[in-house]
Amino acid sequence: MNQKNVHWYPGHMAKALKQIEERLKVIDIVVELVDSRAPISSKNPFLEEITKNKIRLLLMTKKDLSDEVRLKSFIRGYEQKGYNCLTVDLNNQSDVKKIVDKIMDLGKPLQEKYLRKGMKPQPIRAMIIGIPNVGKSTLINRLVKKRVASTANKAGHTRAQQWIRINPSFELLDTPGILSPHYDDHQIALNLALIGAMKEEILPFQEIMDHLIAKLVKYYPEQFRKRYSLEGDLTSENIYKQVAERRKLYLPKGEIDEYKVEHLLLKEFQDGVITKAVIDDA
Ligand SMILES: Nc1nc2c(ncn2[C@@H]2O[C@H](COP(=O)(O)OP(=O)(O)OP(=O)(O)O)[C@@H](O)[C@H]2O)c(=O)[nH]1
Ligand SMILES: [Mg+2]
Repeated sequence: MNQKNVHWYPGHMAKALKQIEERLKVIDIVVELVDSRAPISSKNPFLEEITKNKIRLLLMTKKDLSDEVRLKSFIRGYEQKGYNCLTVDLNNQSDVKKIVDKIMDLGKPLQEKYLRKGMKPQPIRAMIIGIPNVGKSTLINRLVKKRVASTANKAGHTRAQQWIRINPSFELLDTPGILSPHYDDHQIALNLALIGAMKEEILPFQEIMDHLIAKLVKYYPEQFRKRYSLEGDLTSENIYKQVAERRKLYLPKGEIDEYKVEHLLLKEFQDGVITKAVIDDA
């Protein structure tokens, strides 16, 4: 593995985990976000252990970019592990409403327990967690826009924490927990680069491109062909040559402008233009 990716990893991870563990003490429901295009690679395995005693909702975001057929088996896998799963497009208001409904639903048994014990009903407290770029801020913003009461400020365990009251029985911690992904696994790092969850500069660009082409050829050859009217074998050479031809991506002297071809392919993939995709291997 490229030494650039790993030098900061253990220390930062330990610190972030500790911070999240501390905040979890006052949380009922952990809302963990993963990118539905890479439902395994975009989930931090270190969270498994520290969240296991909480109610867990796994939100698979960016469903508008994701291949719902391949995604099904991943959802089944997580459900078998005891996760509650919901696939969402965070830019879709009705999906955001579904998230609120689901959280209320999951919190119901807890509130009934409070009532049975003769305690005053407590709002369900949730925290959003996930690796970079999975939609944490987007979700918080969408939820806040819908909130009925203003922000509450209450003392947490170690320091003041900001709680956003989404409705009378649901409060959200306003700062999400961010855990860096597990860059120590090279395949996972490459998958994260493809979905834009990791700075591309961390990995050799050529490797990212080889990985993209391999994934497209493996899972979405027909969509790939269709997008660029590709003919013949799907070798890198043949692909570059034809994409350059279709889009007129040449250098002044007439050679293929590989830089432009590569950036076009990556961008169109990330934007879901080539195909809706799930790139993790089942
Ligand atoms: N197409 C699509 N884009 C989404 C969705 N959710 C979030 N995004 C986009 O994904 C990008 C990252 O979203 P953020 O909300 O900033 O992600 P984050 O998890 O807060 O990222 P960090 O702050 O880096 O940890 C933004 O461009 C969002 O608009 C979704 O469901 N579908
Ligand atoms: Mg954010």
